[in-house]
Amino acid sequence: MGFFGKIARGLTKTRDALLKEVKGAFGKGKLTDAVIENIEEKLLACDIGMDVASKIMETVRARAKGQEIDSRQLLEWMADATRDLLPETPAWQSKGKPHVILMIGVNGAGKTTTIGKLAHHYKSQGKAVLVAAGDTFRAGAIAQLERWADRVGIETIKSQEGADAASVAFDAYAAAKSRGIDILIIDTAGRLHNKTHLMDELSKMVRVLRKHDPALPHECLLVVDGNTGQNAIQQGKGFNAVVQLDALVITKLDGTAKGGAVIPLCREFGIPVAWVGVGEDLTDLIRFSREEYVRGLFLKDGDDAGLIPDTKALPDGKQASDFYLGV
Ligand SMILES: Nc1nc2c(ncn2[C@@H]2O[C@H](COP(=O)(O)OP(=O)(O)OP(=O)(O)O)[C@@H](O)[C@H]2O)c(=O)[nH]1
Ligand SMILES: [Mg+2]
Repeated sequence: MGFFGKIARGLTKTRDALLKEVKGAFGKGKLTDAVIENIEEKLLACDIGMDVASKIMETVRARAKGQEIDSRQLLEWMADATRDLLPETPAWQSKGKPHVILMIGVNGAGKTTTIGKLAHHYKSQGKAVLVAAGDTFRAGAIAQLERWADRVGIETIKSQEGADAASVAFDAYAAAKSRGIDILIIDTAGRLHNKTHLMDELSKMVRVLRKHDPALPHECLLVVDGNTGQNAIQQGKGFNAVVQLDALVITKLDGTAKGGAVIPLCREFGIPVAWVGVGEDLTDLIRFSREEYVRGLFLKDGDDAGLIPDTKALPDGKQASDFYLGV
């Protein structure tokens, strides 16, 4: 594979929208106040938010110190400035046996699909994985999870539709523990953050799990549809009020031009992105990398990705972008 990884490919729509705007606004010259302001506005095309846009341009302005630059330099500096605004995603670590992951989010965000992909990822690493059908609310939800589990070749712990989701979670933990499972992933029903009874159900799930172990769940992942952009901040606030969020999963990055919203989202909740979904297949889930994300946002892939050198193989003094910045 060339330099561009899957995250960068998933960002194609976002990057196309952004580069069109930025390059239309600036070719070469000094970054005057008017130019800075103009670019700041163009940055909003990818739903990065005003606060982040001005922070990026403040840093770029300070770095330019009034000198003449071209758009290639500008984009490189923007990528650098953006990197510093994002929390680093730590390497994944198991926190128990079983390590328990709780997936939450609004309806249709991509929770169940992501569980299938995650289960596949961990199973391919040789781990014993179990999933729990904690969405007892939506018709067909249990069968949907079971289909994913079948594809991956793992078991599903389930009850009937309408059953108490908290007891499913409780029983699933006991089953996982007794079977020596490494990773238990619990599905939950999609819920709007302002539906009190459903949010109560979620806090009950956590409370009941903690009867087994106060450290549970080890990972609470808020799944956000990338198309939601910054509106997901409101959703996140509702969920954050009832459960402690550990990280974000941004799905459908492949279909949206709002990929810049990742930054304000992380900053609002002070949590990293753990994973991004870039398609509907089992393998379309990528561990988030801050570095790859900022490159994918601002720097364009070469026409022939196969010819692009790996960053580690770059000659001294050369930056990856020297080879294929699309400017
Ligand atoms: N293109 C693309 N589609 C995705 C991705 N993740 C999920 N989807 C699609 O989004 C739709 C909803 O996914 P689900 O996994 O059912 O979402 P959910 O959050 O479990 O939905 P509810 O259980 O109804 O709340 C499905 O059609 C998925 O195929 C992704 O990363 N990229
Ligand atoms: Mg679901």
